[in-house]
Amino acid sequence: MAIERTLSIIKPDATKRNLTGKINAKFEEAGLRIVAQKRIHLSAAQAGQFYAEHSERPFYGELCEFMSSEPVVVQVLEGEGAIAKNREVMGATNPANAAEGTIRKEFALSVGENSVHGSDSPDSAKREVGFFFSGLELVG
Ligand code: DAT
Ligand code: MG
Repeated sequence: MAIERTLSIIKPDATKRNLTGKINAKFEEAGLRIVAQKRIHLSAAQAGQFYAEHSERPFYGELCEFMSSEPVVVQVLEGEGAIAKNREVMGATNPANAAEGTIRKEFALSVGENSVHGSDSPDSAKREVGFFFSGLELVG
């Protein structure tokens, strides 16, 4: 499997509870390298643009409000099969369905406040990394 890069977000429920270090440890233990990282506070409009694919879903308004409620940590994770590996480390969207040891099992509060985002395909990883990071911020 090839070395990939994927976009990760540590969401407001987790930054608020000071869980950034514990979540980053999970990535590193799984062999994912944090190659770029910054803390930002999204506007609701920026969150809406990022999550545009969900604009027709009933939870879209709530999602944009939540993602802009507190700062987030956006990061690029790199490693062998990083896109799928990160999805594994994150666990299922609904923490009630997440496997033992996953980030969402250990830290998520609900299906909405579920601590982390991760790109779900090579195309979304490319778009999402480009949404938050410029070429200058990504070390070769
Ligand atoms: P994931 O974040 O696992 O890729 P997704 O892309 O289907 O999940 O949804 C994006 C986010 O939207 C998800 O992390 C939390 C929120 N969300 C999804 N389904 C929801 C629901 N049924 N109720 C409330 N929020 C939901
Ligand atoms: Mg998704």
